[in-house]
Amino acid sequence: MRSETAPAIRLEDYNPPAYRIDTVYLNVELEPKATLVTATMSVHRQPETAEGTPLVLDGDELTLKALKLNGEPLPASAFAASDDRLELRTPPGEPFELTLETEIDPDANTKLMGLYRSSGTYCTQCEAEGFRRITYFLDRPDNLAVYTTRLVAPKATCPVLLANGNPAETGDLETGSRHYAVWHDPHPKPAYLFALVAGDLARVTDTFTTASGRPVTLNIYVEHGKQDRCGWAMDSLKRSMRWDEEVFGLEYDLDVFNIVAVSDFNMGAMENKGLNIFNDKYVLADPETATDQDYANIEAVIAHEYFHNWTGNRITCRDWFQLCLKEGLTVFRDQEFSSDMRSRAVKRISDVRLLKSHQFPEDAGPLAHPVRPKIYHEINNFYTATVYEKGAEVVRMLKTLLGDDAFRAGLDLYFDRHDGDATTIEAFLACFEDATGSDLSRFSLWYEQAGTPVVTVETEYDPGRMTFELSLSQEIPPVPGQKTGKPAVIPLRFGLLGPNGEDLEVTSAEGAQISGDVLILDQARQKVRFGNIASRPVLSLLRGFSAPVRLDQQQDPQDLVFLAAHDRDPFNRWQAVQDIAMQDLVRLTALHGDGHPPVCSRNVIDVFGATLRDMSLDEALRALALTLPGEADIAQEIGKNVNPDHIHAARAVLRREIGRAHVAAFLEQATELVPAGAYAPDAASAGKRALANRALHYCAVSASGAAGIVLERFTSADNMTDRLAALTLLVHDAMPAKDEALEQYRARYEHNSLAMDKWFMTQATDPGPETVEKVRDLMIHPLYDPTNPNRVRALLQSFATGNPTQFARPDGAGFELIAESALEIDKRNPQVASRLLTSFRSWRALDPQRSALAESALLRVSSYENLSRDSRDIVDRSLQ
Ligand code: B3K
Ligand code: ZN
Repeated sequence: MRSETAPAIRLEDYNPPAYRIDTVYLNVELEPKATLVTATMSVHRQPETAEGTPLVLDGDELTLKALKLNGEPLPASAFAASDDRLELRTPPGEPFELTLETEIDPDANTKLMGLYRSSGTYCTQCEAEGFRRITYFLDRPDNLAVYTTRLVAPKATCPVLLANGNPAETGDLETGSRHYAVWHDPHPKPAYLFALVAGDLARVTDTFTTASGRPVTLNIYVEHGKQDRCGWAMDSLKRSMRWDEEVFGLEYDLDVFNIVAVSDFNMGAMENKGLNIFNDKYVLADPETATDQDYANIEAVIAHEYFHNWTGNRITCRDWFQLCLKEGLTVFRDQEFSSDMRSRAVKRISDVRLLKSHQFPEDAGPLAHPVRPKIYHEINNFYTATVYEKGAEVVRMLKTLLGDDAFRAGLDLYFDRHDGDATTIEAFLACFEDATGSDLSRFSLWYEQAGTPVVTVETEYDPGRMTFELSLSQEIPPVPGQKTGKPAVIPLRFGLLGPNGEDLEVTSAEGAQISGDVLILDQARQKVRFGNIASRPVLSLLRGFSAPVRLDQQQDPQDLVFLAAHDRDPFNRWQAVQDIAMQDLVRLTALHGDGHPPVCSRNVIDVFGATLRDMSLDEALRALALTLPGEADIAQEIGKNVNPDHIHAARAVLRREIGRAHVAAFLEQATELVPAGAYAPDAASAGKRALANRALHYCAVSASGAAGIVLERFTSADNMTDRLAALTLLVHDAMPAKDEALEQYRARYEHNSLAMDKWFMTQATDPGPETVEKVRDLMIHPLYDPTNPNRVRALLQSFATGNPTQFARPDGAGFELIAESALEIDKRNPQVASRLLTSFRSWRALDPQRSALAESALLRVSSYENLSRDSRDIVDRSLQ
């Protein structure tokens, strides 16, 4: 017997609520196992609702202790309460006050949704549907209410009491051992933005004065002893606040902004109004324990959550189908922030790499869905790369199509018109239409259609007529359950390079709308002809990755080499190097499959050498360009009948040959490129470390004495970036000092759980032949904690997503490990389990033996009768 699939929720069925809750007064008496919540709410009937219509509130695992209407207890016949629903049979026609008492058990809350405890600290997570685990409510984003929260707890264990909004009152209770704090949030908000925190926490404090002169107190709360790792997060917060004022004219709107870092959290962070709650991974950093990537992530996530204050909180979503309204836009905003703080080109390349490695496979597999889904069974499964990253790309395309000023005018109108609303994608797009007079009806298809469009390009130069013609076509590959895709509006930024590598000036073009350097492809097929072109140009298309599409262009290898050397668009220079490497990796993988000796092409080796020596590119860009496409990227490119072992072997050969060909230059970069002075996390220093470590990666398999150099780097590093890079080489390249280094690392960091996550992750991603067994051993290691989401992700998620050869091992042991673990985790924490199960999403692309094994692992999970709604949804869709 299998559990039932949850009912489908459809966008087309949206109806506004029949009643509205306008204000909420929550009194929360905190006890680890029996917290008493008294919610007093003012409710009114909507004018269009017939009098006598029942009021139905959402609940989840709740027990109702008492219910009053306008202060009077109601007879049992007047309502019906179950763990997931409360119905008031005939509510009054006039506005009324409803008081509900519920008792909840934070300690038993292993789902980490609603109110729970993490290392003794009470905290909440209410997005998407966690508030209904605290009290019965209209737990939907279109009910906006003003909240006042009173928290009561023992002073000794909970000296800190926090909720949304501004502090209103504090005091002691008569007995003296308990105290209370009242918080009032004047901004109406949906229930998913509610938060409270109570515990014994240390505080790091600072101030910020907004552009209009409002003083704001900034606090970061962490476990005692971790205060000295909050400096970077605080600095990032202040820069985010200033940036949003300067770039978008958006100011903060409360007297305090609180951030709390907790160690058990299902995702990265949460933008609760005035009280952001963070996974401590995105707050804590110092050079000894955090890598450059960690610093960059903290900066981005702090900014992202802060930016939600306008895009998400002040203007929220009407329903969960509109999730991309807040997420896509806020990701776009945090990407822009990071680009301004760091190198724009490096940021763009990193973002596109993420999009291609996470979103493209999602869009090409059974879990594909439009940026704005039309149907869901479990909303928590839609916090996806498609909603977030592709959603951000759609906003970026809007900017490209409209131009910077018109885009800003549209956004200004959006903030002006919709402040205080729970709204939709249609309303968002209407602001750009109204501000600019453009018609975005075709463009809106980007929100409706799943699947990554493939843009095919052929070029022809006619020397007689001096014309250069592009034959372009677009097509969305079949997506299950979706009718043939309609042509999208695709902005293609481009350049035509003349013989000296400079861009030619385009003086005549026909066949497409072209504005500046952007060509609009909006038909299924289109021919674009450029005139007055004196010699055959080299086409640089999709500069800056101006649209989330796959480009199918059989580009001549020599043209790619030319672009790699000359393109003035840094993104496409990087892309050209990647394309050259990818062509060879696909060829080498096929040779492995056929048992032929793999011989790398000279082209790749030369281009990598030229890139390494190209001083016109900064170090971070060179480090990125010298990174071979990942094994999962190669698998995607191959597309079907994938054998991860052949891919791994091909990539290893190419790495070794590139290393050997340029060993002296790599050695020089690896050993001499050390930023001067003490560690600093800025982009330039991080770029130097990235290049040095990339060079070391090639030396490790090519230079004599490399093992000694790597070990020396590991032992003498004065920062985590270098230490972890060296440890990864020692482990993944099975160097003799591997075990000794792992042991040293453990001894050094065993009391720092974020640093130990890296220890687990490094071993889980080891491509060696016995990693499945190693992971099983690590699962019984005293430091492994299956209840901590970060630890589970470090060991199991990184194994499943970052170790393709072992996950898809031909004996099925990798699939089995993940299926079995997901089932175990599902009993406690469905969100972590279902996320782990998404790692099967590309199973159909594997070779027949492997895909059969993956399918039977999924079927085993599916046959489990008590599977959560979250995991059931992922498994059902994966098997579709
Ligand atoms: N809005 C939250 C994510 C909530 C996930 C709920 N399952 C974090 C963010 O996107 O900023
Ligand atoms: Zn977000």
